[in-house]
Amino acid sequence: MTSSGTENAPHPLPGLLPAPRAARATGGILTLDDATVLDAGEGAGPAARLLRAELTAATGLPLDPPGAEAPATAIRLRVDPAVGGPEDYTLVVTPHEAVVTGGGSAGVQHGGHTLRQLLGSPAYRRAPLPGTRWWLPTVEIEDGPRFGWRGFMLDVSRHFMPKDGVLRYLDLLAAHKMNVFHLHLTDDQGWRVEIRSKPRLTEQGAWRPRSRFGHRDSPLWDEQPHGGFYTQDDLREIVAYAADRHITVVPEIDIPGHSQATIAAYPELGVTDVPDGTGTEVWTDWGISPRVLFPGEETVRFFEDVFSELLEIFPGEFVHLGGDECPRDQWERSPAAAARAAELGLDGVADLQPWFIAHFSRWLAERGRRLIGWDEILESAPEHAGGPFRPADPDDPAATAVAAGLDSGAAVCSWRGYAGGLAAARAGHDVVMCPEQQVYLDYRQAEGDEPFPIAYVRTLHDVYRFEPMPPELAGTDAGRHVLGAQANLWTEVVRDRRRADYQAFPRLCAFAEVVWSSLPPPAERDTAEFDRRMAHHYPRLDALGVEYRPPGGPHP
Ligand code: TNX
Repeated sequence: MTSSGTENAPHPLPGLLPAPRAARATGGILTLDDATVLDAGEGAGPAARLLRAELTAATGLPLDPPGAEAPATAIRLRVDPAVGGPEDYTLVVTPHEAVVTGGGSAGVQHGGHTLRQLLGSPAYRRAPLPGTRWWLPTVEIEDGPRFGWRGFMLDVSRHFMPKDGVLRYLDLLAAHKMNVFHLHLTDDQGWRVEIRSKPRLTEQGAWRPRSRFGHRDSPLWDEQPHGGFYTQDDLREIVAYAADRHITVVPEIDIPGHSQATIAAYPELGVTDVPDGTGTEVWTDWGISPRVLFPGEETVRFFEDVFSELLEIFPGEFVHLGGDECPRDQWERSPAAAARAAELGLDGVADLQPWFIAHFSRWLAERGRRLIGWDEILESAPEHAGGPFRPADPDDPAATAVAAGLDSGAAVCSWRGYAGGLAAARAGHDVVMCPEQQVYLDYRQAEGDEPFPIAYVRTLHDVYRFEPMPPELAGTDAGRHVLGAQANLWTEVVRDRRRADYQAFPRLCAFAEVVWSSLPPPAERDTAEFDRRMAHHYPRLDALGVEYRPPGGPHP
């Protein structure tokens, strides 16, 4: 086969994605061959190791470290803080060498990914196509991220993704210069993390006997058991693999709602004094189970034990406690819940959720970590001045001071639009923007025959027009609390890796650019220019084996 040689024809600046801050093609070519060396300077070793592994697999070139003689051609990786922040980099390619200089090791990695894009789509394969020639256009690139939190959330509860699939996603995130992986580990439909002191969480909580998602004729409705979980060693491997790629893993244990899998395994943690017709199994439906944790001392101790094990596995600053969509009906009917609220000095059972979240925000803070939760956690201030935050009134200045029950270091994932994020930032909490209307990747991406056409249509271009910074906060002190954004892939309708790819890609490519590149305001974003770069990017995804939604629509 010789076609690959022409496939990899040089191009002055082939569709870099995400778009760099500044890039200039200087008209020449650097040819790589068996004699090309890969030279890693001080601090660039880890990034060099990965880049060498990826490039040697794809190209078949040895890319050896330099020997005694001056090489004819070289790829050189350097760390130099003078370049800027740790994620910034420059890439200068001349006919003799390609030099990536990162402000830190992360910047070297990002520059390495840009270099790989310049090599053409065959550089994304795992084995060399015979006859491929390897060259880089000569360029001068200067680049760095707009936001420090460029995240992707994967829900592994509704449908489990085996470890290999997760590691593959980490590679895909790194290739798109993303740096946070939020792992939604528990929900009503399954508990997915081994906790050694609570074995039933995975023995029972990781398995549901059947799926009754949607309607009877749906492929998501079956009588098959569904489940799986990660051992602690699996998660340590995931964390290490991510860290190698400068990605932080944020684990999420969703409490006190979305907890039927926990209650199926440990019924005593639920509300036990009111009848409920939902059975004792891990939740087999989609949507939210009405079952909720009873926030008594036993439950609090139980989760302190769970989080103690979790902190040993996940070294990152943030631990996600969920806190979303907490059903209160069981509490409202439960004399024990009313008694518990009274014992805690709360106004009523509605304040049990804020109390519970606030407790864990402080528990984490005492251990040097920070809680992050869905925007419902802003209600967590009953015992402090001002009363609980009411998201219906985010512009009321009085509302901004009332998140005080939360530790001040707690951060918020703003998913119900922008309002929660706005209020949180004004109250001094850090914010990650993930408004469902914009960046929920489970939502369908076109009208018509999408495989599982849920929620609103969010096209590739809609995601490209997503703006993480609310205009009200741009340029303000409060705006500095907007750490960035993340795209969330919930998996009620995503039963396997193929479907995950279909929902996530290509929209994640647009998202990656939105959080990395300094784009103009949404109305001025050039979707045609983005599409032209995507035309270069699809072949990279093809080479990587990503089963994205084709631009023309789903396969028959
Ligand atoms: C809302 S976003 C949820 C999830 C669902 C998702 C479906 C959030 C905090 N809660 O539990 O999976 O909608 O799109």
